[in-house]
Amino acid sequence: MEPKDLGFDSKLIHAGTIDDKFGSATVPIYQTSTFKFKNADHGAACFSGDSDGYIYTRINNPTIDALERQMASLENGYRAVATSSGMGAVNTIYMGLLKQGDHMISTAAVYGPSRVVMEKHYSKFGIESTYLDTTNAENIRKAIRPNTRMIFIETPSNPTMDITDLKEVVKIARENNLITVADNTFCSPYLQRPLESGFDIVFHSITKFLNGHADVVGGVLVTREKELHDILRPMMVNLGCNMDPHQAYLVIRGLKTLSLRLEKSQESALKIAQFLESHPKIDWVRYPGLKSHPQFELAANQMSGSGAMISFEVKGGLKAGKVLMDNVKLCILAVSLGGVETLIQHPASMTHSKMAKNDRENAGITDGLVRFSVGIENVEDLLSDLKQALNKI
Ligand code: LCS
Repeated sequence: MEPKDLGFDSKLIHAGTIDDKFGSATVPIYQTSTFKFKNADHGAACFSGDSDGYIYTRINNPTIDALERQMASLENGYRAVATSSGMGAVNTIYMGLLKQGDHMISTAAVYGPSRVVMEKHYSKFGIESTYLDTTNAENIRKAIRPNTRMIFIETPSNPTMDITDLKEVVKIARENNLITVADNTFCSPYLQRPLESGFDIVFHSITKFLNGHADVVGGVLVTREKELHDILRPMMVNLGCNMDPHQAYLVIRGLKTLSLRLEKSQESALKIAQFLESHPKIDWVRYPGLKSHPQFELAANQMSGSGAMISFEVKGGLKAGKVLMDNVKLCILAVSLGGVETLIQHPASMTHSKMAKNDRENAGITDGLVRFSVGIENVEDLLSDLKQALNKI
């Protein structure tokens, strides 16, 4: 059976295998920096593209290839490019597709560094950007300028959990001949596949749900068409933000249980979100699976589950939030997300601290917002942990 004919869970197990001469059932780690050519003509043919032989691990490597084939298959795209980190994917996209004088429109509450690198560094090269609330498509329409080239969205957004309508963005982009990019880190292709809605590029911090075990930093981007792949692949190679074979092996291993992990985490996340929403010490909760979420219906339509990320604020703001974070015993106080262990963190002083305070506030990242990434522990234990920590406030 071809990978494209397989169901999602089968693709997780079989879409990235390698037929090696020993019949290895799992993908072997080709831990080598370089590959032996059969002769000089073969070496030249590998470089010219007349042979698909391997050359050098920054350019290509069988273990990394296996992961890329699997990711392209899971996102239903043309091909994937694995990167050293999620930010490696972000920079490959910015550097590969924007030039001096171009303008980009993006979600205000994107992952902090995706915005900071654009506003602080790409601006030096004459690239303009507008960050706005992309949950309202009219805002995007109004921000389009003659030099706009790209719409770069994150949905759900980190950490505000805002949901942007993928199909609406594609419609606007097609009317205006713009490239569309979606950060799909919070969902993974298990819950949402933006390329199927017509997006041109989807990317991930692989560090999160895809790897799932908090032991790898990595990224990946997948394009819908060959044309963009042919620009982005050499850009990644020239930037030197390639993945490493051992890193790729760990991600392939982690991916096998993506559906199982996410099912368990999101089942617990709903219970935790409901518990928090009804707790007298909690001010507000933002979780796409709660009816109180402003885009509850949109989330239910475009995502096949509500995911494992929750944002909330304790009554008493940051001061009270700190007491909670300092008193959890099972949940780990740490940045990152999407692993099997439950993590809690404070975006305004941690992941989004490099954003200007004003930009943070406009993006809805309040000083009291606490972000929670639900793992696969027993939900009763997580609830007891939260209860005892909330009692300390
Ligand atoms: N996109 C999103 C939505 C992210 O959450 C992150 C990392 C990135 C891109 C960048 O990926 P990286 O280079 O770290 O692999 N998010 C983090 C977070 O929320 N806490 O620590 C890292």
